[in-house]
Amino acid sequence: MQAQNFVGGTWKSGSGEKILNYNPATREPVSEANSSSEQDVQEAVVKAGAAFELWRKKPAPLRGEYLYQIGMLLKERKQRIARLISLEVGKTKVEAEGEVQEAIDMAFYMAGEGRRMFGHTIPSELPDKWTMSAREPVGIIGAISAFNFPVAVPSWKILPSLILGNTVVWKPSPETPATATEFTRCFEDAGLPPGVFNLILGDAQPGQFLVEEPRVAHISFTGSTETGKVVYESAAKQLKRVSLELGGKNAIIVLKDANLELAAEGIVWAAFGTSGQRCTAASRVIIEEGIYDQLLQRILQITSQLNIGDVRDENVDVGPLINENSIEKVEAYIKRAVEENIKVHCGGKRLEGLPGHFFAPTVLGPVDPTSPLAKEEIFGPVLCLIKAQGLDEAIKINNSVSYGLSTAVFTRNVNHAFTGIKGIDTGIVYVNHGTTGAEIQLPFGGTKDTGNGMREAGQAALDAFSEWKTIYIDYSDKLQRAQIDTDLL
Ligand code: UN1
Repeated sequence: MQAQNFVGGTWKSGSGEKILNYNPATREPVSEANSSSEQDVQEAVVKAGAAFELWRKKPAPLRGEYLYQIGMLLKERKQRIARLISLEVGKTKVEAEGEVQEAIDMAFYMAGEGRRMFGHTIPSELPDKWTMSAREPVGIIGAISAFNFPVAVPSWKILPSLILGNTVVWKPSPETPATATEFTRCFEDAGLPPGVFNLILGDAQPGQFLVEEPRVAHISFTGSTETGKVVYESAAKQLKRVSLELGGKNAIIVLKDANLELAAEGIVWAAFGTSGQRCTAASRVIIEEGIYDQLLQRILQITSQLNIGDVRDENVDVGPLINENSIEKVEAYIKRAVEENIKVHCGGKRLEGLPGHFFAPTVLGPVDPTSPLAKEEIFGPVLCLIKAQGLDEAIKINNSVSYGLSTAVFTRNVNHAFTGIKGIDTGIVYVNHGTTGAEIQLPFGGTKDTGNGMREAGQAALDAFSEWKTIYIDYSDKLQRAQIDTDLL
């Protein structure tokens, strides 16, 4: 499939070099696109800028009507879009469909915001004076997303932006141009006015043009911490607004009083679902003394039942990694584990005999919490088991990494659950469920090197993509000075 840019309501190839994209399970070509040049990006920005003047004036409930339509089209085309995700990313059918569902949910949730989008009316300290606040759009939003959630994560950026009256230029991952095309068609077919939503394809370069383009008011970026820092720095030079969703090193704490069977199932799903390529994936299990061997055995049993392979086979549970670089990164960590004399309980190697980039689900342990394996993001199917004396030490270990996205605690003791919730320093905390599976009506994001304090999804998304306007209306017909004339009555 030859994918194109969608700019100002028209499909048109980028004028940069050709990017070929392969199915990671078979290495067969699946899609191709031309990367976008600086002029291509500028053209998209100009169209988005012109569209902004009209779109921002459309009443929010009417903008919501478009979002309902986008949601309906995503629903109708769910299977078709999911198939493309499976081909380009290597996700299983259920996970790919789940991801499209997340975008459908976001479309309907944000469509509803068209008739809410609450501001505040607050009493003034002066008589005959009315004070309130209302949300205003920011302008052109530059959305840059990663390969691992080519539909759900862009929907968190694009749909809240649109309902608030912003216009969008989206640069998806170069790995997923066909999925991006099919997703964009839903916006086109919903009848959005030209220029309100624009797609530019390509590698990191057009992303950088977008970040540096002065007319783009806000950059919403999902990707590595390393690239996020470059984006932040470069946007800061223009005082540009930025929201960053970056790396993670998510942990599951399992206490002695937990339902161990449930914990083992939750761990395997959170660690090896999407082949460990979620920013929410569990890559550490911190286990309270006394249950290590029992939990390890159960994790190994469940892991041994996973089917790994081409996701066109619906019995497959774990698909490939996205490309050879990812395999090499994981292999380097396994080598490191062997050098550190950490036991490789299962996996630890790529799957031979298959044409794609497959890596066997791997369980390592015990891993010292100070080892790079326990600290750095691996972004593959590798799980490190760590021992802890009790809850307090488990929380300390959890908080000792530079990331802070998602942590889970398995316990049946309510005191332990709340102590965990309070002491854990991540943006998301689960009790008795693994670290993945965030729902769109709640804020999503993390602390420390996982981001820059912004959140996506839920009501927090409205904060990310709007400016507050504060309004004071004095109807006293005289000069009333705030902080000074307050007790004249
Ligand atoms: C991501 O990996 O970038 O919570 C997002 C989850 C998904 C979203 C993951 N709903 O696992």
